[in-house]
Amino acid sequence: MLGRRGSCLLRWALIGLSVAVLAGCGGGAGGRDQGRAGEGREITVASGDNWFDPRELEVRRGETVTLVVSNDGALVHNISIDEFGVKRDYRPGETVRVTFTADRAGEFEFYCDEPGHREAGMVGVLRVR
Ligand SMILES: [Cu+2]
Repeated sequence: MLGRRGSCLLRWALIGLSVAVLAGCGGGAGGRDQGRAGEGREITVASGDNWFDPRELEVRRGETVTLVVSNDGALVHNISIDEFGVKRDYRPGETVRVTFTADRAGEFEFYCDEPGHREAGMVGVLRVR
């Protein structure tokens, strides 16, 4: 009786230990720092109904860029840059991070793809020098 309980406790202890090890690997500070470094330069963009601020962004060709986009409006918005595969919806009060590599030079539009928002002013230009 006591022996059975003892081995049961040992088994739970082992399961707890392996969970702790797995959690340690997945959420380790080293892994997070690496992820952050891979996001390159951060550019903060505010938005609302229906605007982006700033409306002009400039980066260097080859640069990895993370746009940190907040929504100060009451509507769902979106940030899209067709040429770099960026397309992300975000809710009121939400801040999203979108990362891409600006691998070609030129001027590209960033815009909100919610119906009518681009036409209403949710559009800007990304310059890649
Ligand atoms: Cu919008």
